[in-house]
Formats: sequence, structure tokens, C-alpha cells
Amino acid sequence: LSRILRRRERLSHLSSVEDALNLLRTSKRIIILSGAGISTSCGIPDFRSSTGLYAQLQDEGRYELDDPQQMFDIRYFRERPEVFYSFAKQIYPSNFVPSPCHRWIKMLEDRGQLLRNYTQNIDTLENLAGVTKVLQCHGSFSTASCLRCKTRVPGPTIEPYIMAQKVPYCGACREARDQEIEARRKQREAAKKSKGKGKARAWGNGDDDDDEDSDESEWGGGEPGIIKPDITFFGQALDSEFDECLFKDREEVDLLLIIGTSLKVAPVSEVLTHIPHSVPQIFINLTPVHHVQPDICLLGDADSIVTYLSSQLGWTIPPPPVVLHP
Ligand code: CNA
Repeated sequence: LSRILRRRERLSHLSSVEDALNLLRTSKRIIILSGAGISTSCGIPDFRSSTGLYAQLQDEGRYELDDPQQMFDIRYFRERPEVFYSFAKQIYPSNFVPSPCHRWIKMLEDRGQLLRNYTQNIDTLENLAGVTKVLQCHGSFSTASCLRCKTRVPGPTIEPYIMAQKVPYCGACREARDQEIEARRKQREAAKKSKGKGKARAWGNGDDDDDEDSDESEWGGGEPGIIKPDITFFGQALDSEFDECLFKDREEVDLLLIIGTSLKVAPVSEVLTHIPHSVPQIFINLTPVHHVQPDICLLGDADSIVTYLSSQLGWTIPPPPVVLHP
């Protein structure tokens, strides 16, 4: 507590836009912690705003969810993947163009001031804006994996399923199952042959079918594994890269900039507590958050705020990239 109070005392002079401008001017190793609020202007709803996905899921009522968060819950997904796939195309990153915020982050990287962008977003708009020092803490749609055999496939492999609102099943599992069934069938045949003559049976008399069924259940039964986009659902752990990067970056960071997040989802929301107390924090968001006390709070639309800050600093935000859609 005394460390926190000392920090408050040391940084208590910070509060104004002028302070934010000075920090931006002088900081060389900035961590940006971003959330869904930097993509709302691209047309992608966030989770928790009054017009966000949770409110929409609640209003629509057609998904029969007890709680809108269930849509992104791994246990629920395992039970009822068809619910997520009937909805996923609404959040699939297709024709979106990076916002001024994404481009502002790119500009900081180009200026050599960005240590890393920890984004909670899964829309990959940072990549589209050209940001390379980005960690997609909650993964993205750029790859997908089988929940059963863990085979990873490129995201576009499941795009047709997302668009057709169908559940994709794993081709590798299916192949492994078919190979195993075939191998067992061959084994059985070989065993029969070596056991005795006179016991040969005609194909299609039913016995072989029974054997095939038992093979399938030995393999594990049912369908091959469900493929899930590699976005982190509630109940799933974050990639170890998150801890590794944070462990390294906390030694170097000189400014923490938090943009467009309600800071409600752990462990990313806990980044603030892992950063040394001497590092100043600027929070840019449409709505205030009451469970953290950043040094400087700039409330309003993130695009407008970063555009204003840039104009005051004489910086130019790069134009949006040219995106060619087929
Ligand atoms: P959240 O909890 O929905 O919070 C978003 C915050 O952004 C809210 O506090 C809003 O007030 C604020 N906000 C909304 N619009 C603006 C704006 N124009 N300018 C400034 N602030 C704005 O979302 P979080 O990111 O905090 O929660 C983390 C979740 C959201 C992660 O697991 C993400 O995967 C998930 N998510 C991501 C996307 C995306 O990739 N674009 C979209 C929706 C949800």
C-alpha cells in the first residue's frame, strides 16, 4: 500500500491533456493495451457497450443463451458448437478497414516509440494497419484448431463454414479414424484367414457392419473433432507468449496507454498491476472505469482523441491501407 501511495504522490501532478502530450512526446517504450473500443468505428460492435454484442445477443433472444457470455464459453461451445457457428459470421473479420486508432498505433511504431501493442481484439486490424509489434492476447481468426486432435489449420479453411453457418469438423481426425478403421478391418481379415478355412463369410451379411461399428466406438465414437477458431474463449488459458512478453516488457516500459477497453477480462486487465508503479498510465475510453485509477483519463471517442493529440504534437496519422477485396 505504501508503494502505491508513494506512486500516487509522485505521479499525482499528472492529470491534464498537456501532461499526456508531454508523456507522448518523450516516451520511447510505450505499451498499448487495447480493446474492442478501437474497432467500434470500423463497424465491429464491442462486448459491453449499450449497443454491444452482449446487448444484441440479449435482445435477439434467438440463441437461447442463459447469459450472452455463453456465446464465447468453451464448455458451451463443446456442447453446442452450432450456436456459435450460427452467429460467428457477424464477428468474422472480412471487409473491415483499420480505424484512425489502429493507424495511430502504427504511427507510434514507425516513430520507434512502441514497445508492444497488447490487443484483446480478435479482428486482426492491427496487422492490416501494418503494426508488427502486436500480441493478439485473445488469439484471432487467422488460424483454427481441432478440439480433439489439436491439428491447426489456416483460418480461411473454415471461412466457408462460418459464412454458411455450419460447424466444421476436422479432416485430420476423419482421416485418422478412417485409417484406423481400415487397419483394424485388415487385421481382422488377416486373423480370420489364419484362424481357419471354412469360416469365410460373404460381404454384406451384416457381421462386418457390426464390426465396423465397434471399430468406430473403439476410436472414440461419434464425429471427428470440432474445429474452433483460435480465439480465446472464457474458460481457456491464454498462450504462454502473453506471460513471456509481459515479463520482458515490464522491465522496459516507460508509458502504459490503455485504449478502448472496459478492463473487465482477466488476465489482460491485470497488466496494470504487473507494470512497475513508477510507469505513468494514460487511459483513453468512451466511458469511465471505476475499478482502476489511471494517472490520466481522457474520456471520449478514441479516434477523435488520438487525432487531437496527434494534431497537437504535429504528428500525422497514416492514411488507411488500400484493401483489395476479391
Ligand atoms: P468491452 O468490455 O466491450 O469494452 C469496450 C470498451 O470500449 C467500453 O468500455 C467502451 O466504453 C469503449 N468504447 C467503445 N467504443 C469506443 C470508442 N469509439 N472510443 C473509445 N472507447 C470506446 O471490450 P474489451 O475489449 O474491454 O473486452 C475484451 C474482450 C472483447 C476480448 O475478449 C475481445 O476478444 C472481445 N471483443 C473483441 C472485438 C474485436 O476484435 N473488435 C469485438 C468485440 C469483443
